[in-house]
Amino acid sequence: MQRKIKIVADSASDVRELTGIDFATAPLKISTSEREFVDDLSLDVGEMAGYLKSYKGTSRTACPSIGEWLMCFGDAEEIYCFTITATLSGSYNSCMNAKAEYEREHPERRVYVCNSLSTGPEMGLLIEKTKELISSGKDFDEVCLGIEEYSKKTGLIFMLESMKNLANNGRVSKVAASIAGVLGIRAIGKASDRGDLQMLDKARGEKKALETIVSRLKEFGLKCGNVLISHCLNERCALSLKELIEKEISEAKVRIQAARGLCTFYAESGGLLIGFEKC
Ligand code: X90
Repeated sequence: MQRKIKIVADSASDVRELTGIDFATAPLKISTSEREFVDDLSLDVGEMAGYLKSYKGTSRTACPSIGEWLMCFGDAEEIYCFTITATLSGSYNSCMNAKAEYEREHPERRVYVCNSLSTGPEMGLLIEKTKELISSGKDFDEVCLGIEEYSKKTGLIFMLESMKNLANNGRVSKVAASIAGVLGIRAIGKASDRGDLQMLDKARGEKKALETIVSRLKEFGLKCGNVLISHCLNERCALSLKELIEKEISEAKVRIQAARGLCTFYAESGGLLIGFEKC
């Protein structure tokens, strides 16, 4: 009998839909004292960013609850979950609790939870690989192993124009954030092995920033692999980066997507997140 298989990710993955396989996303939430934005498919990311720009108070985020993860599981028998880095969010923890509850109620069903140690487009690459592993006919344990192996060969680079929301919510130090606060300066960094932000460069102006990103991609081993760029309301810049990567690393396969709410909140308008394969 065919097993009922599903992929589930939190909305930090920036994945909106996945064809050919059952897929659901657990939304994170962004809120102020006046409004709450649920990061689901109906969220207008641009409207949210516009509102937050004019809002003077504090804003915060919340990860999906155990119940929200369970709702995504539905009645699937084999579930592969992906969460934003557990170093910066409770999403992984919440998902692990959902897994425990689900497997207790349905002992014959299996749930795998991947702590991506990253976010956005690196999660997207992991999810695409998972779909590929499943369609090649691998069983549950083989798919899990395949994901672990693949995740050693992926990375994430980010470019931020502002780190205000990261600093205000205690996800980076105020000192680190002050780099990106200066007009025209872009902070470039990567997801560290521990799953937090590691700053690498500061670049003045967009052209310099994009050149720096490409030289970092080379240094970290991008050759003929996939590159997935999430842009935060900045498609024009993402297109320039795509062009530059294709010029400098001609065998790389580059795609662009719009970031969803959670990544747009933290990477802020103008920001880029770049997931890539290391070989
Ligand atoms: O649980 C929650 O409320 C969510 C908290 C998320 C905090 C960090 C989000 C970072 C998003 C910023 C640049 C990329 C960082 C990569 C680090 C691994 C995007």
